[in-house]
Amino acid sequence: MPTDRTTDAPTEVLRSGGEWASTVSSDAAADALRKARVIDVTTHTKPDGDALGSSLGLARALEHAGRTARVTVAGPTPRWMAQIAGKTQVRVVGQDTHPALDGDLIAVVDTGSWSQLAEVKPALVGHAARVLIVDHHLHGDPEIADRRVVDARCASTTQVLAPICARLCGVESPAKLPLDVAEPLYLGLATDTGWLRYSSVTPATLRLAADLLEAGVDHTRLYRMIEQQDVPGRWALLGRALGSLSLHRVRAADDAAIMTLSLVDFAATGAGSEDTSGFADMLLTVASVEVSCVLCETPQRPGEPPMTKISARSKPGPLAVDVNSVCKRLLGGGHARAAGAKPKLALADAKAALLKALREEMTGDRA
Ligand SMILES: [Mn+2]
Repeated sequence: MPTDRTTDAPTEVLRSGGEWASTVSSDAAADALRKARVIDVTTHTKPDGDALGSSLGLARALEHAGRTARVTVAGPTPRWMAQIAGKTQVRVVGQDTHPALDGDLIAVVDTGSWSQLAEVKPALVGHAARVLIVDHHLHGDPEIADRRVVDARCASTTQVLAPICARLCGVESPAKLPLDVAEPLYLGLATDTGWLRYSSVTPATLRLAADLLEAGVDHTRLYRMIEQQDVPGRWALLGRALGSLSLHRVRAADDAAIMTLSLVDFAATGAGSEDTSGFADMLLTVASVEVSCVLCETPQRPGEPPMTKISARSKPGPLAVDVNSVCKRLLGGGHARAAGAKPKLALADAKAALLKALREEMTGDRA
């Protein structure tokens, strides 16, 4: 039975994609982790299922290998985090706080962008030799880490991590991983693929999912824990978001959908920014819609410009809109089918800038 089921392609091949690529194999990364005694594990601000799944899976695999792992994340964190973290300690720091990361090695998972690492940046700058990045995004800042395992063909960072965790745990296949490692790895795989629905799903993704189920992961329990925990305010917020829905013609009638949420909407419904997750995906069920975006007003800090948070999603296919490219025009980024940006613009101005970026991207019109 093949054991090289995931991503351990030769470094030369991965490098050909440009600067944001692997500099070490996953075996070499696992060996570097094993050589360290104390390892700090951290991820992007406002961690999602893949960020937390990657952090917890790696930390637990390191513990199984007899190492000391410390997980640090910058909040806010999802409501279900305590349930999935269990006995594994997670240090949660607030925005604008700068924790020390003084382990022998610092593992940064599910991002490689300074823009997503504001809180831990002071602990990382100047320490590239001590930092290892494991990521599946298309872009990052290579100077953060000398050692990188990057594979954008992976549907989640946990997919990139699976062979590393297997090596740390001394097993030949993810199917043999201890359950406390397999479960967070599955969490990342499931949440980053919309429970294995998105176009990022490949045969390797499904083989890994099967392996992790074989390791004992309870899919139903995880689904309920993550996806069936809404507070009523989320649905009130969705009502307001739908009330703001506008459909635009970019290349064809009603091919771009935009919803906006103001601070008033959040206050009136008692919902938080984390409650908007999935809103953009929902509009992709409309036949004409190729790209769907949700814009949220964010609390303005004294002396700083207003800021709007944009989440963009697009359908795969011949007309696919590259939302990574759209969001890069607004100084954000992400994946081709799912990306985001935080322009320093008020809500209405951000919507206008987004429409301009969509027109430029989808029609090639730079006017
Ligand atoms: Mn991810």
